[in-house]
Amino acid sequence: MDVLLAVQGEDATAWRAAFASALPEAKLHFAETSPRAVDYLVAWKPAPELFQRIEIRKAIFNLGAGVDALLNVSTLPRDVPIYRLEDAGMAEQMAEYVTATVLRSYREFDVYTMQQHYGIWRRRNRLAKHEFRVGILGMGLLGREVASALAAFRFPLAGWSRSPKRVADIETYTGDGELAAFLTRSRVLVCLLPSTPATRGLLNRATLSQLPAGAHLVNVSRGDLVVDGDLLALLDDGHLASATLDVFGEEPLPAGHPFWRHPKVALTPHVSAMTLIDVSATQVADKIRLLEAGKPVTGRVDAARGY
Ligand code: NDP
Ligand code: OXD
Repeated sequence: MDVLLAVQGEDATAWRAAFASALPEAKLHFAETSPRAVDYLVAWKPAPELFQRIEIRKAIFNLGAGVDALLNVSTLPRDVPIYRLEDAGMAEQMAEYVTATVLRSYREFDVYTMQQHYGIWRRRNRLAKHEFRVGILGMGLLGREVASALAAFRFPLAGWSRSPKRVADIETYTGDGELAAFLTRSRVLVCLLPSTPATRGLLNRATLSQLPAGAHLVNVSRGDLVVDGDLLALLDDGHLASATLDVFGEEPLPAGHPFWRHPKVALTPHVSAMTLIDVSATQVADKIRLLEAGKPVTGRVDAARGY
């Protein structure tokens, strides 16, 4: 079986070693030396010209949970099945990041850091926990793991998704018709939605204004879900208390972007959940073996839906 591995950057060597070890039965190729046709492509953000040069016979594996970049490649063959990474060690990392952020906001660590800076000894009244309601946009693999981590602290939780869900101890909201009710109750809004034609620009002035005054936004999925100017306006006029952002419309975030220095923005460089090379290579290798054996495989992307 011929497998083309297309990854660039500093981790390319580690990916090659991981696949050589996880899938020893495959003939592994790299973009520079690939034959004109391969059975499988395993890739992260492949160059568009790759699809003009090389035919993919059986399936494409995306080395990430989000497939927005891949689906936006104009030369992508539309008749080849695409599979994404499912969790692969990212859900636990996402749960750590979001839990730390929610606790930082709830326990007002930023305010106490400021007080320390000015030498102020002042105890602040804490909001009752039942008023600190957390809403999670996206109840997929990552959203559900985040919800179960936050449940341990007994924050009132709600989740929003496209299809109806039943999850113990979580209020669930479905589709555009229930978005307003979900936003109105959410003191913290955690975004774990994929970037699709239906979600891009979803977090704008109209939707973010429906959060209660003093709400916090945590965006850990994709930057293009947020309209930056609208978010900045709502932080500046005091409606939103803070934004914790791990993802941006343009990455790296350009020097001089107002998020860099905004006092109510905490940002990280797309690290909330990193792709773990060995775990991911093992997951993809296992799926390739299932496909070769004619067995069902999970994680297939619905290109029309966009995730
Ligand atoms: P899933 O596909 O498992 O979950 C997506 C969730 O979003 C589902 O609950 C889905 O609803 C919901 N959804 C999608 N479109 C809509 C819509 N239009 N309206 C309402 N709900 C919608 O994805 P994952 O949980 O694995 O990952 C989520 C995203 O996180 C990825 O797409 C990626 O962009 C991002 N990510 C970011 C990382 C980082 O480091 N910052 C790392 C990994 C992922 P339904 O359940 O009904 O299908
Ligand atoms: C992903 C990511 O989608 O790393 O996996 O953002």
